[in-house]
Amino acid sequence: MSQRIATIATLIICSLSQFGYAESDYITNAGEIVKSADWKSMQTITVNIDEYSYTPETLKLKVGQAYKFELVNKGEKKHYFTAPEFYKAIATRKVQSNKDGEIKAPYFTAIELMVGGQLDLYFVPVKKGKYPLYCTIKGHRDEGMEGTLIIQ
Ligand SMILES: [Cu+2]
Repeated sequence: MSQRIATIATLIICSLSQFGYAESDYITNAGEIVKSADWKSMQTITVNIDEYSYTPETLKLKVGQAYKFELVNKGEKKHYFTAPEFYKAIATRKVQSNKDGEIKAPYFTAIELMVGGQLDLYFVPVKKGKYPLYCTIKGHRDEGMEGTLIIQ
């Protein structure tokens, strides 16, 4: 009897740990999507970041289109471009700093921008949906530092 309980407990623990494993939430074939996208027809969108806003506040994007977001901190404080659900819905090519270099990663969760900083995010939208964008620095979101990223 106790062995049976132990087996059931093991099964529960195994399935819980599978739920906790979030890797599969991300676009797993991002590399292929990025490679096959038409980067010659890439659209560039500048997002100005300030106290306490993103301009434009709402961005509409198309599945399969290649984009570059120029994330520019025009403010006097550092800010975040945090959008965990959005980053899971896109195939990321890279994040580039024109002065310093570029980072190639399968996905990001948040991008921090120093005062006067600019980072360029190259990506292809994959999953349709409406995703929240916000700044995670204490108090900034309460001041209205939010936006919406729409993939259609
Ligand atoms: Cu902020």
